[in-house]
Amino acid sequence: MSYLLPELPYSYDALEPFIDAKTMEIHHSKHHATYITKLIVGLEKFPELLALDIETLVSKLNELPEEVKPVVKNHGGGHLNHSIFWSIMSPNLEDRKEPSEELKTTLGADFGGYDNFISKFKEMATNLFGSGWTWVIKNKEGKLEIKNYPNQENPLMFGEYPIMGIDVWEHAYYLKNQNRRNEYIIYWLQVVNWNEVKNRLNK
Ligand code: MN3
Repeated sequence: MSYLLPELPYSYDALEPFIDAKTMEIHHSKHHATYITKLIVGLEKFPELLALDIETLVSKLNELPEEVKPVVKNHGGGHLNHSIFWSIMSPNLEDRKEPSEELKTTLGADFGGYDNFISKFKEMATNLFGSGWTWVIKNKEGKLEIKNYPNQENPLMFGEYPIMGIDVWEHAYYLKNQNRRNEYIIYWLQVVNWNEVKNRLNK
C-alpha cells in the first residue's frame, strides 16, 4: 500500500479556537482518507504509478496514460494538497508567531511588501468561485505568485512549486464559519506554520 493517510502532527483540537476539532477530524479522517482510497483504486492496474511518491506522481500528470489522468488530478491532487495543508498549520506559538523581518521581506518581495502580500492572499481566497485552493507558488523563474486553482489541482501539475495553500472548499470551514469564508481565512492565517513556509521556500 503505497499511499497512506499521514498522521496529523497534532491533535484534532490543537488548532482551537481558530479551526474547530470536529472540522479537523472530518477533514482529515474522512475527506483526506477518501482521496487516498480513490487514488489507490484508480491506479489498481498501474503498480508502477502506485510506487511513486505523491509529489512525483502529481508532477508527472501530463505524461500519464489518459485513463488515469482524472484520478491523479482529482484524488492524487487531493492527497498531496491535504498533506501539505496539515504541515503548514501548527498549534505551536513559536511556529505561528509573526514571520521574522527576513521572511516578511522574502514573501513581500514580488508584491510590494508583506502587507500587500497578505491582502492579496486574502482577496484571492475570498474571491475564488466554487471549490478550490489559493496557493502561494514559486514559478519557473523563481518568483512568488498567488494563484487560485480549482478543485484539487496542485501547482506541481503546472511546473510550479507550492509554498503555502489554503483549502477554501466549504468542507474546510462550513461547520464553524458557515458562509463566512472571509472569517475562516482570517482564522486560518492565525495558525499558519511560518517556520514550515520558510522551509518550503528554501526547497
Ligand atoms: Mn479539503
